[in-house]
Amino acid sequence: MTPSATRSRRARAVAALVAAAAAAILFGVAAAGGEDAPAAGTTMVEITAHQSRFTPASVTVPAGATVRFVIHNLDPIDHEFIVGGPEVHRQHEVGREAHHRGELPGEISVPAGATVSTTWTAPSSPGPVTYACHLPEHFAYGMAGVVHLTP
Ligand SMILES: [Cu+2]
Repeated sequence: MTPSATRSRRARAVAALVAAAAAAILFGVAAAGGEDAPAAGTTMVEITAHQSRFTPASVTVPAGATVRFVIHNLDPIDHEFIVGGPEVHRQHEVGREAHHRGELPGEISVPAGATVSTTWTAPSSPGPVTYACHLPEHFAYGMAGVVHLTP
């Protein structure tokens, strides 16, 4: 291969990378726009994960509300945010689901240093609802909080 052919191939590879990066930025901006503009009627809740604890440790939302949780992980380790009733937490505490990419409402992995969000519908009837991190030992350590429902 001639030197100029090598250069040309490299230039195309670089161009492809630049295009991919631009697409990622565009997608990121679109996603960020979604964060800033929740649908009308959505209750926003911000949660911070720090030193393997959630702050606040309890939140109050209207029963039946659509709730968008925005979770900031200030720790240098990964966490996850799982919200639901006792059965949801039982499953996750014994389960081996290492990653939650947003397939299910109210279940999301929170990588170290990242901010993620998940939208979930609060139950319309009273009952215990909590959020927790079920990575090994985190729940036992106390990485959990309570969702209070108002009528
Ligand atoms: Cu955790």
